Amino acid sequence: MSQEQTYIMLKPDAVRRQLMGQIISRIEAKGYQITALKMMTLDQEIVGEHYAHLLDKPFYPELAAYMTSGPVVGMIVEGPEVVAGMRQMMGPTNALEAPAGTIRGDYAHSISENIIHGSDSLENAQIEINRFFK
Ligand code: DAT
Ligand code: MG
Repeated sequence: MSQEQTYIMLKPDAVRRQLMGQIISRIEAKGYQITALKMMTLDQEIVGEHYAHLLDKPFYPELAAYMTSGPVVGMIVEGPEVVAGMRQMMGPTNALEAPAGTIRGDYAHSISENIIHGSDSLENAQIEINRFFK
């Protein structure tokens, strides 16, 4: 099993709803290491880079408004196979369909406000870590 890094971000509703501690506890309990963490408020420009694959979608304006609506918490999380492992812990994009026991399944119920971001590949993890921790 290869040691990996991924980029995890607690979205504005996680911070607003005071769920940071619970979500971070799950990541720690799984045995992953949080090796960097910062709270920041995103601007339109960085959200446009991060969600470049969604810029032409009809829901993009709503997504950008949500992501800039309050502080987020960015983290570098490390562990064996952590990219896929975190995606599994998070559950599917649509929180309405996310099984109980997943972070999205337990704390969210919408596709647009789904509480947490996690990189979808090793390659994107490095790009996102560089983007948010440069
Ligand atoms: P994920 O966050 O699971 O990697 P993604 O990269 O496809 O999913 O989309 C990024 C975010 O955009 C997602 O977390 C929530 C929002 N989003 C995606 N599809 C959507 C849709 N059909 N309607 C509203 N928001 C959507
Ligand atoms: Mg994604």
